[in-house]
Amino acid sequence: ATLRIDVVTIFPEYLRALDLSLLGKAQRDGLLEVHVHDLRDFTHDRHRTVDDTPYGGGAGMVMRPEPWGEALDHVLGLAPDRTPTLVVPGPGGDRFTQQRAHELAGRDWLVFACGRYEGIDERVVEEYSERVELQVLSLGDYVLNGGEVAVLAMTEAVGRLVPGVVGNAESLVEESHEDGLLEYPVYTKPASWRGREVPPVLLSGHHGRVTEWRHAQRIERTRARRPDMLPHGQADRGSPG
Ligand code: 6GU
Repeated sequence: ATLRIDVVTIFPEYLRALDLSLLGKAQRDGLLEVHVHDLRDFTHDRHRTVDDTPYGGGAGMVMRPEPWGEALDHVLGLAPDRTPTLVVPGPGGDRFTQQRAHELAGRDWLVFACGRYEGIDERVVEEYSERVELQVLSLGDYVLNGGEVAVLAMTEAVGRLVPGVVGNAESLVEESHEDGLLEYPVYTKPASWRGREVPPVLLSGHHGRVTEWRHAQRIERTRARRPDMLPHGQADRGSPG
């Protein structure tokens, strides 16, 4: 149940963050395998060109299909015993959610193709969607300069769901977005800080009351911050009827 991740990018150094902390340990423990490839290694001109002007005109530059074709043909041949899922991060994709993270954590091989500039020539997506499972995925409704930061986010969200990566498996289920409610607020020592007290119920020793209080906090917090996550009609408790 190990997960292999390959990333094709013109900024390999961005992905060094995957060697740190929890995912770095997961790699050293053999639970996760990360391979980063420089798209420019699949060019053949002196300037290692990966982009060109858009047909039809318009702002910015588009990534040329030939380096992507060579890079993806190479990478997709690296693990014949695995089944690739090709992920193309982009603001126009399906939303990357916790559900999608679970789905991807169940695969054995993720290949990320990081676009920059105004995007990758559309024929690359056409070509590879006919050859492997391909998902275009977006983090949310805002614009990043390229897919690298999105790959860091997606890889962390997926990698921590691989069995063994997070030590205490309980901490995986008691989380925001796992069961449709945001998490309850947490406190530690000291019991009084700058005149602010820890809610007394947490010091009461009544486990049942603590559980009840935390559940109420989760509902109230979700109602206040993320009413869109609640079943329709429960979002505005204040209205008449
Ligand atoms: Cl996945 N890529 C880019 N370039 N921008 C984004 C994004 C992805 N998700 C939100 N904005």
